[in-house]
Amino acid sequence: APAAAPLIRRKRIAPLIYMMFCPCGTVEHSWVGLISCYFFCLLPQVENVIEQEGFSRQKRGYRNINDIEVNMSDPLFTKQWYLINTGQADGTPGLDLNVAEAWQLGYTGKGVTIAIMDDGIDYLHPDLASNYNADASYDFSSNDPYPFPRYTDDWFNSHGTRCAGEVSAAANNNICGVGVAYNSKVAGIRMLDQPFMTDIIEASSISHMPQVIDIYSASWGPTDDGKTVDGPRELTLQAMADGVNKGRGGKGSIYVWASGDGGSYDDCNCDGYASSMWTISINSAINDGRTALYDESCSSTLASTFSNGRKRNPEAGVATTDLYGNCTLRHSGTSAAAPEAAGVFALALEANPNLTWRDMQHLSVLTSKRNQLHDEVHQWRRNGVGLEFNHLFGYGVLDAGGMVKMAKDWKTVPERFHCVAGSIQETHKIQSGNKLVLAITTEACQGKDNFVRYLEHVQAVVTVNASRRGDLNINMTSPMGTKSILLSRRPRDDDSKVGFDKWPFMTTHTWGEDPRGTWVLEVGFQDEEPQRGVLKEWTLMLHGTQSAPYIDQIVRDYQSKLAMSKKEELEEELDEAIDRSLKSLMSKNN
Ligand SMILES: [Ca+2]
Ligand SMILES: [Ca+2]
Ligand SMILES: [Ca+2]
Repeated sequence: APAAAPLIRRKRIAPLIYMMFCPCGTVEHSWVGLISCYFFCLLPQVENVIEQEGFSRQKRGYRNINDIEVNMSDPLFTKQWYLINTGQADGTPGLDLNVAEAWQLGYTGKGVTIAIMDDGIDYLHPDLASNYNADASYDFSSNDPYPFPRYTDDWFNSHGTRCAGEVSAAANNNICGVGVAYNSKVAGIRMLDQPFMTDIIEASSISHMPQVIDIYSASWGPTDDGKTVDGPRELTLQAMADGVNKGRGGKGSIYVWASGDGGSYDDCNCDGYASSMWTISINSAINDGRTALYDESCSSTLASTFSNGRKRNPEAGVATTDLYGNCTLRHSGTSAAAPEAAGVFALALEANPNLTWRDMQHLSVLTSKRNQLHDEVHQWRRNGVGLEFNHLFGYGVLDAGGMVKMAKDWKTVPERFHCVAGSIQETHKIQSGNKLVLAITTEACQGKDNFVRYLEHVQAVVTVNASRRGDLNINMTSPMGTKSILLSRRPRDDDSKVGFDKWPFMTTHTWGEDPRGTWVLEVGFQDEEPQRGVLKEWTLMLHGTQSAPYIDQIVRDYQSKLAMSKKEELEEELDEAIDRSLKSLMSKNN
């Protein structure tokens, strides 16, 4: 096996050609240098000085919890800590979706339709009926236009109704609580309530009325038993691809996915729906910022919302609508987290209906907040372009206020390109205590039409077999030094035959990075008994843009991730432009 090549950190050009000329002398070539030269040398000299008086200014965007004034007549509104957290149910004040700011700016989901793909919706519920979009609804479990939940004594089929209330429950009507996007329309797609799932039911649901439905929310996937590796089949994959390419008049259907409830025994990168590039996979935090016991971690999760509290506080659950006109305080799981995200995305779509499915992911990366989220297992880290991420929470908790403000001015990101950066297809042995290290050095298709310079998603397509699949660990490190955990130990997975067959592990953690350089894959065992395995393929696929996605965006908050990323892009573009002109000068002189 080739040893790991040294990591190349590709940032700035060499210091020798790093100075530039300015009328007052040579200054360091950088964005700061250029601005200093402009202000101190090129602008007219100072002629007189006036003393100025001080006055007060308030920082915008800073939200004092005591200043929030949202009055709703709905009896459960004050229990909905995930909307406005004032410390109810032993929670941490301020740890919420910041919907109040979006509402105060006038965004409530008007004109946006969200489909709940689940076990049906009680569309006669008085808190849902006025926002129910019957024309966009369908029942694929029993093939009729009425996705009403099937009755059982234990109210087992209450899931979809609870999810629908989180998104679209009406406001100020004295009933239950308030949806995140309380003026949005909700459609019911009943598709979970039949003895077996089929590819055609999934595909039909995901592609139902893609010109009417804007956002699809799914809180389901392969069994969370910690030993399943499964994903969308042929028709569903095609339906998803069609959705992002053709849905919403070509801007793309928005698929929101719950990252899974398998807890530390499972890894959501083994769930092909959650780990798909076309879905926005959402994890959950509890009301004091910690991880929920059922949270699964993986590198494909983009962001988080909220589920219940860990304490046995009966009011710490997610308050929402329930079957047969009832309300509940007890909705929970990452199932509860995905619809909250769908609601936030509906607010963003009202602010800017031109957002594409990729714009929504960029906005999620840029506006999600670390806030007070705390993962005891995985540290928060910064990637190669300074974006802070966590292996369980993704880029943090969604911030509805931040998202609508950025969405309003947002310019659609540049065209997306796909580059196969390299592929290793020889057979390599893996043994306990002796991990396999492989390297791919790539120019990211530079010089070709499909050059990828600014990363969005990265996929590592891997074929590997092991004497115990659950003991396998796979990590991948980018040229800028960001390590993604592609697969962690799953103690219940004792497969020794199937392994992973061309499985596309996905990471969002290298978002915005320059992919040129050396990528390193490490495959090993975290085991109790010695294991062995064989890796047969690692293919590295890069997805992203050629031109800088943030360079033309309007910055209103100079402390924001957008401001930081745009500054970085400007510096890099300047470096590269000067590099190019120096090279052409030198070639002319030779
Ligand atoms: Ca029906
Ligand atoms: Ca209500
Ligand atoms: Ca799972």
